[in-house]
Amino acid sequence: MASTSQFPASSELESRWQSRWSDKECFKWTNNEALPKYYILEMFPYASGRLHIGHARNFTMGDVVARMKRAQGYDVLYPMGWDAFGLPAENAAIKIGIHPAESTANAIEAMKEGMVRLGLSYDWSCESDTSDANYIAAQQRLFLKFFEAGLVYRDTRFTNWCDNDQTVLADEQVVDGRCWRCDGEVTKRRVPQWFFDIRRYADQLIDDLDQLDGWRDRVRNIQRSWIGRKSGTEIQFELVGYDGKFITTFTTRVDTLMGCRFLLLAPEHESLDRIPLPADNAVDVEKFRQRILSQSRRERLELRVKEGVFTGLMARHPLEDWEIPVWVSNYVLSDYGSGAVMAVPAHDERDFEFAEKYGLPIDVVISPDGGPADLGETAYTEDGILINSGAFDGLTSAEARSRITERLVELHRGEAVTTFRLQNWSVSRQRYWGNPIPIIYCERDGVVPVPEKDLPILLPMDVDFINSSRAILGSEEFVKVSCPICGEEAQREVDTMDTFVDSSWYFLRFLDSESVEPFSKDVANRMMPADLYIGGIEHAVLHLIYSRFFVKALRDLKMLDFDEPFKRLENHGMVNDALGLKQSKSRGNTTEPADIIRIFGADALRVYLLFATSADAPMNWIDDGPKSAESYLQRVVKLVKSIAAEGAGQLVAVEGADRSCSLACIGRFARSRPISRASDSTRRSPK
Ligand code: ANZ
Repeated sequence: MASTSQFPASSELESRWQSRWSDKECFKWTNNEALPKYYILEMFPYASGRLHIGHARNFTMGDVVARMKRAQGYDVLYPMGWDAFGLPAENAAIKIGIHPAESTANAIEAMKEGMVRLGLSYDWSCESDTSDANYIAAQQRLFLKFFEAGLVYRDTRFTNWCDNDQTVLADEQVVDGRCWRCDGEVTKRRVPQWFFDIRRYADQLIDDLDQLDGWRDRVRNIQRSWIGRKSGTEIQFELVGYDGKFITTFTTRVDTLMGCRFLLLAPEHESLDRIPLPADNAVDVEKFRQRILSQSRRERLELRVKEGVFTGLMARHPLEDWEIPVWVSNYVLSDYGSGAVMAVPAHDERDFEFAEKYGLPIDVVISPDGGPADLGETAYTEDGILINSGAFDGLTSAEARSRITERLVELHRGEAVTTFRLQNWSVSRQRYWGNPIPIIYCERDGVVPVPEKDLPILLPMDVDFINSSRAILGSEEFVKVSCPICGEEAQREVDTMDTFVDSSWYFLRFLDSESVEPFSKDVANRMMPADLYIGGIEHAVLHLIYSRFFVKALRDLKMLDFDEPFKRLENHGMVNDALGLKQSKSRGNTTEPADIIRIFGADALRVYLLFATSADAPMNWIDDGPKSAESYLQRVVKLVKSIAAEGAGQLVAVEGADRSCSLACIGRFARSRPISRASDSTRRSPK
């Protein structure tokens, strides 16, 4: 492979030290149990081929801590690896014909060179790459362990679909109704998919946040509200004339039940497919559903107009002999609660607006003081005292919530429940460049896991990207297989795993990157949780929830004995341009670390990145920054030389201290001496 080197031999001093570190394996993790351990980790990068200035800032922070911890006598593990599967490499393959495996290998080589040149003290013997056959095999083993434990299942569901990338997206990957990667419109489609049952861990994922005191409150709060735990009541409304068929609704305001005047279903609601609607209504309902389902998620989120149609169905109120109409509406979400709402127009603003629009009744059942109440232009949404509620009149909302729930339980028409906003994690991706899902479909035996001895299922490599990547996995050669149970002809699963699966456990793979087993339990128990994890705040919900889920699931599979992956989490700020604008290639305002290193050297770049502002604050790149850092370093060197001139033996001490970086040694050395000739700037030496 042709070298993609970005660096001519520049600073002689830096490359001399860098080779020496590498030759002497100065940064090797010893896994020496006699020493206290310290595992420091930065979010591993996507193998894009470009080490950008944001990486340089993030990784320099980690490097400095790693060096300090080594110097303090810890057994430091500071590994690096590559998030190597994913769409950009595949899309490039389709566009320019270079196989993703090749472009990824080139990308890794270029980025690694940039990291070495930046002086990062990784232990490269732990290096791991998610597209590597060993990694693929280990992950497929994990998938099958999850499958055996019932933590992975297949279902056909309406789901987020990115038309641009032609793939399914998890909820966490839809940002403001658009694809997190390509910014394309996201719509809903019904697709068979594999899901991780992350909701099984929803309670723990919230409760254990309290023990994560090394995480900022901001990230913990983002996770809490993403998981979105809500207590309320599920109520069963029987459908009139459909003998024993029910609509289940979820409410946080069961105290308003006597004011429920209609039900609302999400357009995706399964009963609309299951239950034959009266002929007069069926056509309108179907037209409405089609129109709403073809809207992008963004359009639905931004919806200004609440609209709906009557389904022709009537439901019986659970406590009274009333029949209430069932509508379908665009403002009911399919993936919250049960996808159906008991509408109480007098006490919920959305229901109020809807009832006004369609002339549906609005009856007050809560008043501030228990006296008669009239609504003005809007709903009364506060708690209060129940009125017009029969036996429940005079109760406070809080009392009524428990009394009415008790009554519903007695009648077998409801129960107290906890619901979550968090949805199960859809991990099937309809793309080539990912880890194949190790499953076989047999007409006779159904869904059959690939036997351990046949792992890994690798991607076919000798392929042509001209048309679409999807066709490759759909090819007969890949799909046709004999069933491991009956030997008859069967079909392989052709979806690959979401790359977020790859990144949910890579920190364990670093501990044992060569082994057949995904990782060693003993080593994981000793080294984990990682003591410090550094990465961007944009991962607050995606990667950081998935990784926490993985660790909890692996604990329950008895593969490790701890609950959380990351003890302390630091979110580094962005590096913007001088005006505070985000750096991007399209704006032409990027800073290339390689250029800065070439001109000023890695130490100057590192010092500037660290000293510019606090680690979590955004930093505005100033072109003169590295220059000032360079002259500061020159003053440090001058100081050391002058001190050394007073006693030549001391200089030898500096040069010999090659277990740490030259700058850090010089800094420590300088501070350990009485600074007789120190200038002001040396007093501001690194902390
Ligand atoms: C009846 C009711 C009466 C409600 C009332 C509120 C006030 P939060 O607290 O924001 O989570 N809801 C339930 N499922 C829904 C869905 N799939 N799509 C849209 N809305 C849904 O909201 C809980 C309330 O959101 C629930 O309580 C339900 O409306 C609505 F005076 O039920 B409520």
